[in-house]
Amino acid sequence: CSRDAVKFGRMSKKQRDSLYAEVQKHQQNQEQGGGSKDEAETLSRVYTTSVSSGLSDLDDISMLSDGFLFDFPLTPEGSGSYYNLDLLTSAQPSPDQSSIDVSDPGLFPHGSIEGGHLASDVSRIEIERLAQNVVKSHLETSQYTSEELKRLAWILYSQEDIRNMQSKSCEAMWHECTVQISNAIQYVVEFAKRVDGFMDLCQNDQIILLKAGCLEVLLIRMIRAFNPLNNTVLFAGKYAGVQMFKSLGCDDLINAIFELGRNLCRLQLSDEEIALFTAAVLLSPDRPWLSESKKVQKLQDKIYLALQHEIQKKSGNEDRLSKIISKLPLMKTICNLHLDKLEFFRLVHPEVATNFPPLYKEVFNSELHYSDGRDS
Ligand code: HC3
Repeated sequence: CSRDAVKFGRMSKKQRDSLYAEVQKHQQNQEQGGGSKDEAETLSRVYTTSVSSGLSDLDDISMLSDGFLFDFPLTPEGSGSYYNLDLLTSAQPSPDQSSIDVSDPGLFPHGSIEGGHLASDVSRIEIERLAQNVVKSHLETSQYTSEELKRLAWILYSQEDIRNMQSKSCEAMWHECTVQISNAIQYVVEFAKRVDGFMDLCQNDQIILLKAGCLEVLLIRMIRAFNPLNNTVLFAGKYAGVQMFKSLGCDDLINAIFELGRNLCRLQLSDEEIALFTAAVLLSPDRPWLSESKKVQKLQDKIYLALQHEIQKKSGNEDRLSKIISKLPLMKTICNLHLDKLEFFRLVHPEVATNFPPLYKEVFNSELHYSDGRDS
């Protein structure tokens, strides 16, 4: 399938043309001096919190749960400055540092990172520093610490809770889910902002990557909050099984999400692997409309290298990276199913959908459907 394979199944020609025009306008703006006021007022509005390091930032995130993701630039300084220089900590390798052998076939079991995209001077130290940065960013923005999750693991909803939840209207349950997802998205945004290289991308690309990768990242993050032993997931403070989500009227979607949860849990990913895998998914160069996909590709290549390095360090299991990557098509299918459900819900209950949390709307109000590799 082509790397840019995208379906615009639900877009009229008029909508598509206007989107093309919009993107072209943004690209022109960028070429003429790295971003204009106009740019800052449209796609480039990104919800922000303090990005100085430290767990205290997370208090800000939870307090701002009703904010817009795309209402402010990604940088705390405002639209005048698009990049947070504090975050630009990627290592500058010295010439004598040993290089990772990018031609080693064991390093690239998956086709998407083959093909010599990597600069030949990627040094081991650079990859190790990137891995450290990504893992730290993940741990700092995980929403729940491992200790919290351990404590909560067996706190289940009672039969009465489940009955109450099942008797909720479809609209109320959708609303509740979008609030929960919205909260979780804020942590993903903060994660992205802390990953070295992300803030160096132009602001349009940052937003495109966040919008396109958010649910996939959440689905991977879900494994930390998923208990495969009783098939439950953390939802609003307690663990819930599929029956909890009955009133949504999306059994196929919920079953697919839980199946993915079980599936991913079988891999027993470490926090390091989760961190690097989510960063790689976020930095996917094949997202439509990216203006600097080469730059994104280079970043993703380095992150996959770091992931492969991590795997070799810990388990040495040769096909582990391919096994991890092989979950992507199912995740894309789930993302598309989610968009289908949302589109249908919006048609039937437009007034409820208008009142979804702004952050949820910003991320998911899009007509783009991504190829899962089977339909192109
Ligand atoms: C249960 C949940 C999916 C998992 C979400 C997780 C556990 C993901 C990891 C984050 O760090 C924390 C988190 C927060 C919210 C959790 C979601 C809330 C609702 C969603 C269900 C599967 C229902 C989805 C329904 C839909 C897609 C129609 O809105």
